[in-house]
Amino acid sequence: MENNQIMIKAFQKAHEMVKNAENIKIYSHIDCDGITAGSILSSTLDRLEKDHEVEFITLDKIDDLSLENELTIFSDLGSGQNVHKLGNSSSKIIILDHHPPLRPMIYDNHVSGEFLEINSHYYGIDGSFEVSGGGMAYLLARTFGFYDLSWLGVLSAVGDMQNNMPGKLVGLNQKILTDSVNKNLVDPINDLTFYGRQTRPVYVALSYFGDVKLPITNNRNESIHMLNKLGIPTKNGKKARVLSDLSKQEKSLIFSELLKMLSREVPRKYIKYVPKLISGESYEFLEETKYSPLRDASEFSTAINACSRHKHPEIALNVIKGNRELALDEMETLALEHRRYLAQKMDWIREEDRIIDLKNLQYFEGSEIKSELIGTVAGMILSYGDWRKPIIGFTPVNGDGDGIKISLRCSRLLAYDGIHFGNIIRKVAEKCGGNGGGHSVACGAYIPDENMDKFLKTFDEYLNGKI
Ligand SMILES: [Mn+2]
Repeated sequence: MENNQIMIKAFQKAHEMVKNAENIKIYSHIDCDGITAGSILSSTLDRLEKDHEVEFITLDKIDDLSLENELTIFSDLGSGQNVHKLGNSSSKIIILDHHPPLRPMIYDNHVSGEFLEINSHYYGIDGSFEVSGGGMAYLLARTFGFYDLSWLGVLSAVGDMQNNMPGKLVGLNQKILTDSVNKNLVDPINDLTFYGRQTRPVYVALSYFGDVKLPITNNRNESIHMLNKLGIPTKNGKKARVLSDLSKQEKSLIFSELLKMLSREVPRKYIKYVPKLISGESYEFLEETKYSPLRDASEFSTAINACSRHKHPEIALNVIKGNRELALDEMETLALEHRRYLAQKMDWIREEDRIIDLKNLQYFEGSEIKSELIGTVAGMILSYGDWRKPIIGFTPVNGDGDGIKISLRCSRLLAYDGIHFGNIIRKVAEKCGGNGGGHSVACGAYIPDENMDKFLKTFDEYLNGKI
């Protein structure tokens, strides 16, 4: 049987298990992908009129769970954890995951009760860029005919940065996108890939360009100057124009100008990757109001992240499931607090010149920054440092003695050139008595407090000759 057929059969079995269960618990990962996945499952169960509860958790909580419901669904997590040990003779378990699995596909030794694990990797689908946790949840919803939830599969894939490296959604993600396009819910647009397509004035969006330091980087005046030079109005009457207001022709003027600026700036070996830095596919949700942050997949996912990082995943759940009254207000309040928090921490780093340069990397000690946000801050501060090197930020996990959380961010050019920091950070963290992993441009690690100096030194040496 073909991979695809085997996967369809597995989802049919999950369909039956859901149909036959009366009370269901969902544990989903507390990040953008996991929250969206949990929301898809919850909407599905609402429509099937099944009693259910959703809880968003971090991976370290799984070992301590005790299963009390007839059916438990683990979503966007479970494949990398010892979930099979949680089962008892009366429990039924479904895992829907896209992270590398611990167990082989057919697994029935030492498992009591019913146990069904559906992991994309079993069917030759790479969960790092071909399908997200939300995509796996949608495939279950799809067996019930709920094609209108497909736009959430797009949202979760973008939230998981699956489109980053290819420049657009590919593989199974693309099939899910096709469902959403057929339902007239998503418009995929060949676009400039600047963040803030619906909400940021174009000149502001341009000034956040940080993969390479350009005159416009962190300089709104230069951005306005560039737009003036190209004859592109920055305002429409009194209102500042956003990227989605621009015509195709205006966008291609900006594209050519940036291509010129970047080609002057980057070393020769990177030149072939430059177009991918500034163009790619963006995804617009057609049911959402124009100029709302929910209209653009990437902005929507930031709003979800703001909820999860400040430990209010339930607000995001409600918004995703369609509550546009109170929940949306709460989400906007959180997003505002989120932006203020980040701006304040950025100032804290910059005022004291806290970025320290090593030979192959740069780092900052971020003890004033919550561990949930150290990566976000690292990503934003990169444009003030040296884009040719990765930046590492670190902070205590929860106060002293619990270890250190480390986050790394780098220019996408380094990743396009083949360097995978997710794999490197895992190796270095393991040498320092910790663990780590993640994407090529955004990854992290946890290590014991006393090994921070060793970590930096090992990392810096490891990169010799590599960047
Ligand atoms: Mn995920």
